[in-house]
Amino acid sequence: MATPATKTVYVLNGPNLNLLGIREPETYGHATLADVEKLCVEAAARFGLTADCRQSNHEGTLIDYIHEAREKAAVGIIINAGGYSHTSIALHDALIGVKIPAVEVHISNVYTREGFRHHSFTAKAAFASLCGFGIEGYRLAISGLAAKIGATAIA
Ligand code: CA2
Repeated sequence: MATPATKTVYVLNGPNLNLLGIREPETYGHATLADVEKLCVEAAARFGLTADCRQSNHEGTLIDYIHEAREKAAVGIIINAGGYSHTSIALHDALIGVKIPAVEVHISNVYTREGFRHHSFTAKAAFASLCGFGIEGYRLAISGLAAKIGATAIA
């Protein structure tokens, strides 16, 4: 009998998140993007899911990844669009357009920071948002996504 294809979750990180752990540790902590991606791969595997992790500093590339998620029949998207969260109608439209359940993550608590971080276009296209948990937010987001799509933890 053929082995069923693994279900894939796209984990998308936006501009400047490649600098995690290198700059501003007081706001974003000491973990690197590689640490975040490892955490996501492990968190997804717990539910029998595969995390496909991408980072880009370019809005159009992030949109291409969202479209790719649809082409690859991804079961979910975890997105930290960084500063584009607060500005990008195009990312909002891409997320709405692909009709894939999405969770928005912010490492920092955006609501205790500058007012321009209090609005998010990507949040409006996501079924849930998390902020302020540091990089643990990604694990929580994957767990919440798994519950949403009915993926259960492997014993
Ligand atoms: O808290 C988050 O995850 C943010 O999405 C991070 C964005 C910020 O624009 C959002 O308002 C909140 C910024 C990412 C920049 O990441 C850096 C990491 C280390 C050093 C410099 C920037």
